[in-house]
Amino acid sequence: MMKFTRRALMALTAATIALPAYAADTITLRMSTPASETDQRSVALAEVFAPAVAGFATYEPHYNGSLIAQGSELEAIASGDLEMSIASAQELAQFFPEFSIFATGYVHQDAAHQVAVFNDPLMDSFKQTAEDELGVKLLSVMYLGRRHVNLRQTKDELTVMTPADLAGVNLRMPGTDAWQFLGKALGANPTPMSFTEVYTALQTGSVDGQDNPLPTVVDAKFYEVTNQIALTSHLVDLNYVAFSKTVWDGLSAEQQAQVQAAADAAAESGRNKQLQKEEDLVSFLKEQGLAVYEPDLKAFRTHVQGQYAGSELAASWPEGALDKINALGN
Ligand code: KDO
Repeated sequence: MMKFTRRALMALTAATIALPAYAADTITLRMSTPASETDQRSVALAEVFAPAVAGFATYEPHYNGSLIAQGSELEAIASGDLEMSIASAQELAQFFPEFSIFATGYVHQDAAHQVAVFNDPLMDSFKQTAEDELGVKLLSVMYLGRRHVNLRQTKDELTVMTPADLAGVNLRMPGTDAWQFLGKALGANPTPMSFTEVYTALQTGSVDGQDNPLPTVVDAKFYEVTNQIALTSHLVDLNYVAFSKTVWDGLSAEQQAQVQAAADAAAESGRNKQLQKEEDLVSFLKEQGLAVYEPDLKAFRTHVQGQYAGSELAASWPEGALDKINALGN
């Protein structure tokens, strides 16, 4: 995916910003995601968000990247071709590199930490930048889960205890700089690929593995075409409920409050279900014949953090932000 300069962004959003506000009863909220319909974030938006705004808006979800390809959703919102997405910090970092701090390995500690960070004043400037320069409001934080390394190799063929064990392993990571950096920081050879292509790539062996939380491994059936999961927990991953600022500005204050409450309720519901699934799925995956085991987490954490320290990505983080994030954790 291309990177955008801030000037190009202003031109992209100028057209949408100039549009008149929508009449409230005509609102259709198209949401595009690479995730499936059964992914817990999708379920939460359909079951919790949609009914809560049904009085004035029709929620229209598009799954499996069928409307907008993974990684192009924010641009689509900016240009008025989409109203909502489940956006990642990595995607936002394509526009605003400072968002890479939320995509950095071993920074967020757990789901509660993500919520504390999202609601802390330290997030204000990040949210404001996305709104002002991209026309995207970040309404709430959704929990995707702890990402782990999931490989085709059996544990007998390759046991992953430290980053050195991943040398030469072609690990599919989503196609943005922040993701690729994380793949390298893990010690692997990252291969960019969109989510919807991963199952086939694992099946045919064009990649050795992928990284995702356990609920995604099960929902996308990656367990059918892989043999092991090393529980690296290298990223406690999040998404934001991203919403068109143009549409938001056309809503009444009461409707805005309803949209905000609906997004928060959906995020909360999805988070609880995803956390439960993460707990339950280890035994399911073992029953499917996968080896699921914990590597040397200290070795991974030390190596990954060492790769970020002094990096170009870290140079884009606002001064003191990492300390503030850490202070909100345990
Ligand atoms: C993925 O492509 O591996 C990823 O997990 C990245 C996330 O940011 C998120 O977009 C997710 O895919 C999709 O929603 C599919 O679950």
